[in-house]
Amino acid sequence: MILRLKTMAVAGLSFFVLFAHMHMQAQATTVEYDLTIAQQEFNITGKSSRVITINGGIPGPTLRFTEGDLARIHVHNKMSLETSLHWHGVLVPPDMDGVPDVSFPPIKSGTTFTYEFPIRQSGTYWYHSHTGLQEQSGVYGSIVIEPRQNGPKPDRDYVVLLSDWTDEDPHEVIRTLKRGSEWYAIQKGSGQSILGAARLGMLGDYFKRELQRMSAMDIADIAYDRFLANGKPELALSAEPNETIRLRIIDGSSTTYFHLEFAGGPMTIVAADGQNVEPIKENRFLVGVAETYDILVQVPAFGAYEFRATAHDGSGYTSAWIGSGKRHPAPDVPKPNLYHIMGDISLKQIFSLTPAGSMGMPDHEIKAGKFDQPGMMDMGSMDMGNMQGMESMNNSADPPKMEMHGMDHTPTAGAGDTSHDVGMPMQQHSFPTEGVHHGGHSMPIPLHTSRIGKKYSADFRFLAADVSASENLTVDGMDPSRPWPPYAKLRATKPTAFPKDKHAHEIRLTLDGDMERYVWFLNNKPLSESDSIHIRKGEVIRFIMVNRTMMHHPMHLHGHFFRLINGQDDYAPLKHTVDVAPMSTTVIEFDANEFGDWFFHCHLLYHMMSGMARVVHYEGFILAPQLAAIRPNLYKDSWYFWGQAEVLSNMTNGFLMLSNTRNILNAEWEVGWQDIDGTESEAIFTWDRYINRFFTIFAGADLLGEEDELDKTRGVFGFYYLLPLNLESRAWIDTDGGVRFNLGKSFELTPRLALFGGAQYDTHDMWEGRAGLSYIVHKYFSLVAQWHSDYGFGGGLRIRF
Ligand SMILES: [Cu+2]
Repeated sequence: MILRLKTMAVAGLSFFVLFAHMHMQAQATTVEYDLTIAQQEFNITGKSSRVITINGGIPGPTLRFTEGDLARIHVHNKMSLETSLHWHGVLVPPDMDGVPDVSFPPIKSGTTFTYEFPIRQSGTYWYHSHTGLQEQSGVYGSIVIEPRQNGPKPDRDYVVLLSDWTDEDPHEVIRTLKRGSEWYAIQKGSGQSILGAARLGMLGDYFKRELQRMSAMDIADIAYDRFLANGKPELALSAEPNETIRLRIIDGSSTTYFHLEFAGGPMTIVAADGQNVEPIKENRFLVGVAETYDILVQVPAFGAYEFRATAHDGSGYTSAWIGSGKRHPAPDVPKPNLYHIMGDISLKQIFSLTPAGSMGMPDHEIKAGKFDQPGMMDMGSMDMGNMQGMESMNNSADPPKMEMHGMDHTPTAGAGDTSHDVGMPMQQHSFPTEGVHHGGHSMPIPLHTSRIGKKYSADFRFLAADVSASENLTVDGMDPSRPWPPYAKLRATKPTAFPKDKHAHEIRLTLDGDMERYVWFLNNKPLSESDSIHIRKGEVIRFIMVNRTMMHHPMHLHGHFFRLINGQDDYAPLKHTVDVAPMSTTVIEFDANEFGDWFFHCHLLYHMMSGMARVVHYEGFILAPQLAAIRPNLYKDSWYFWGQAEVLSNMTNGFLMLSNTRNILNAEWEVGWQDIDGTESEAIFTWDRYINRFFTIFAGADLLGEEDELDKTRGVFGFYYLLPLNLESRAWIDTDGGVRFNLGKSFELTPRLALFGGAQYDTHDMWEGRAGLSYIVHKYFSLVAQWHSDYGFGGGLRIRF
């Protein structure tokens, strides 16, 4: 009896083991997280500001999974606003992707949404809010997915989530960008001026740029208060000498690219965007917004070695000190020389009617498939060893087989050097820094100040905020000390090529923008004016992206990995986000095998919010009715309001503007009282329609007054046109048969001090003119002294609001 019971027990146990085994294979482990999103006061810079946290912190917690798990994530919205979370780079069903109005309805105030999806991959990823500007306010965190079969493990494994921080309300940030303010450039020391250019001997470049009607170039748009690693300006990670440390680097910034470097020797890149690549060694490389890299480093000896992420625009950095003891800082990255303009200019560029004709490739050449390098970047004399991502790609040839010119994998001394071993002494780890002035890092700036972006705003010295104020300057992307992403070297560990016989559907996308009005386009249209990009399941889709702007755009495709065509043929790396460098062409291709609607956009938050986005739609995919009902919300075009008033001793003038992407409601006034009998006033109300960066048309009314009386009202119709040298012109005809022509120009003598002048010819009143000097004191006001042909000399304040 006892024996039988025992046998039964054993049988029962083995049955249970068998069952459990089958059960585990059929049913994945469910890994659950609760994430609570809330608004609160939070202190990052030393003063408290209103932020958005996940589970009380910035960043949110690291979500850890193993490939094959089932993720179940409950997102509780404790805010009065809508929210969302998107799992960046994670392959999920379309309704779990977390883009409001594209994949699901936003998570309403006070509600919980549960995401559930199988984990189909491994690697380093991240998550963030896809609602409005919430990402800038702190709604982001990291994701680490272990592979099902573990390979050799490093001794230590750390997430380093990089981000950018401003205490300013992000809505005020975007309004500041929309109004075309110079203030952020002044705050971070990237202002450009005639005297600054002269100091560097680059007046030729300065006026060449003006002649081409380009605005002063900048690498980044916003002046940040801090750059953060895991939410802190400075991070300490423990490590012992000669241990192998895996750093999972995530660029979770809203707009900041970073140069990465390690004081203890080269970094070995082993994965990009979560996908393993053949290991490569880099001393310094650029990570784009929303990209991730896994790197291996070793601390060579006892001491704390700095892993430093320097903002691409040079305005600050964040550090992770690895190890403990004596500090070994990483070398400073030379500042970018923004005066350098690329390529030669032609008369055609100067007198072209559309921006496309003056920047990058003209439309007809792109249509003819004749894009890329010639005439765009003058690199004939440049050392190409480090020009990854800028290789000539002759795409007019048989498309899948791209011809690569100018590619040279020879390591050069410096950032591209692959010949050193991890653990080399740090003296060898210095960069050639042939700057415009002098090389080396001879300017010892205290660490705590050089980390902070806004250090120039309180500096009123003559050229304080000018690019030329930096002692150590090199041209971005053209010098090994300021490399671009290491794309040309990224090689997948397994072939990624598609079957050669598979039809490839090519889609051309131009990346365009207007820095002054801060509107950003794909194929010359913002999201609000766009149709979806239609693709078919089973096709290979090839995006040919032509960047016609002077900025980098990190383009992100949701729901897919794409091959980055980088010269590695069948071993092209798989990525979810790719940097499209200024004035260059980048080609990606992907297998259309994730049926659904997916967002595709620039991951610079304010570019995405200003129109640089599309929906990629699989033909035949039908939206859930509740989602179809709210989809139009995606295409809403926001309005922004700003104005300026000059209050002077002899007169007052100013304007109010209410603007969306293409429409501007404009009110202008000018009232003068000096040197005349009584008071003269004029008010102009127009509705402007923006056609392109050069050309805007308008219709409205011109109201003229004498004393308190309204003297005359005329209808006006005309246009604004930007002339070479960035001369602003306006011409109108009025309903009394009159014609008016205006010209205006501002010369930036220093970043703060401008000489401005304007002339007006009107067939009713003949000539009028004014000239003066303005000095920017603060974001919201300048000092002005000016002469007006009717009202004489005067002085006072210019107030921006
Ligand atoms: Cu962009």
